[in-house]
Amino acid sequence: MAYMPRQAARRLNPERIVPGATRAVVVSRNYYDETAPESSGSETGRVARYARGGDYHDALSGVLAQLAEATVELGGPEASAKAFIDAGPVPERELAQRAGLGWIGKNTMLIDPRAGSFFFLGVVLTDVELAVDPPFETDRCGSCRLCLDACPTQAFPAERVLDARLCISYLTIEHRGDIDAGLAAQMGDWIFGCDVCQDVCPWNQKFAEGADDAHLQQDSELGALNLAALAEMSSEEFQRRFGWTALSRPGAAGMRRNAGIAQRNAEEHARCRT
Ligand code: B12
Ligand code: SF4
Ligand code: SF4
Repeated sequence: MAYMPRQAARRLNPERIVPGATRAVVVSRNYYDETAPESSGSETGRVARYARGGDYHDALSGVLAQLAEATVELGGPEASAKAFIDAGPVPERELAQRAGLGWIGKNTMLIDPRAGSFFFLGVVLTDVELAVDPPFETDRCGSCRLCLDACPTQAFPAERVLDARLCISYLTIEHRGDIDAGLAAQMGDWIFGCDVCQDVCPWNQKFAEGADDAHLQQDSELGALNLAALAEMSSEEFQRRFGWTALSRPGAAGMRRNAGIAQRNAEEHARCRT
């Protein structure tokens, strides 16, 4: 993620992303998939909920572009508006909190008090002087610290601080090459992303509801993928089977690596039980 420091100046000032922008319209889109099977046996690996379907960038960019067009219509012929989803320089969670959608939890997720945190954020930056909603000021985490304690790789050095180098999501999706053996041993059966710090959150346990969103084309098979098949899959077969999903980011080589780690963790787990 070398792009992060390069984009720091723009992240602090969205006007440097879209010249003249004074407003951010922030929207959330639920992806919670309550029916998806979870990997439980030693033969399958787990994919995080957000990725158990078509690539969300492709699925949601169309609706966000429509929102940008509608914003321009409100502003008149000189107005401009640009849509972003998961775009590096846009501080999406920070803007969502300022737009009143929820608070940033100790797990660094934006949490909506009516829905939990299993949703994507999208942003339209514009120079149209829209009315401004009040920010969400309260911290509803209270004394809870379930997410901090549950993280398999202890990736939170403090509340609301994530050391991305230790996060399974970073390791399985963004990291190229070998993964440190000590960290790999703590990754369990996660082969793409990780949901632990969200699954344990009481706000998700109480309020997360199934998305049933046709745009996201959820595929329940992606909840539990066969490790042996994945570890040996050719690049051509991988492209045919997963080319339309977010799994194409680490690609065939990255997913073969991840499957191999999960297989070794399952073998080690079985040895410890006997
Ligand atoms: C890089 C990135 C990652 C990295 C690093 C994550 C991180 N915590 O920084 C990795 C690969 C690890 C990752 C993992 C995941 N990610 Co991610 N990721 C991003 C991305 C592209 C940039 C985040 C970023 O800028 N990080 C840098 C830090 C400094 O910023 P931040 O964490 O966003 O927010 C901090 C600031 O708001 C700061 N802050 C507080 N007060 C103030 C005041 C000011 C003035 C400022 C400037 C900042 C500030 O505190 C916050 C917490 O540290 C965003 C999309 C985007 N453009 O925002 C998605 C995004 C954050 N990811 C998302 C998701 C879904 C995930 C995963 C759940 C995926 C998964 N299941 O595996 C995990 C969750 C891990 C976790 N607990 O955060 C969603 C989150 C939705 C939500 N409800 O919050 C986003 C918004 C993408 C999207 N459009 O939906 N991600
Ligand atoms: S996504 Fe997983 S590894 Fe990353 S911080 Fe959350 S619990 Fe830890
Ligand atoms: S698990 Fe607890 S501390 Fe963590 S984000 Fe949820 S409410 Fe906050």
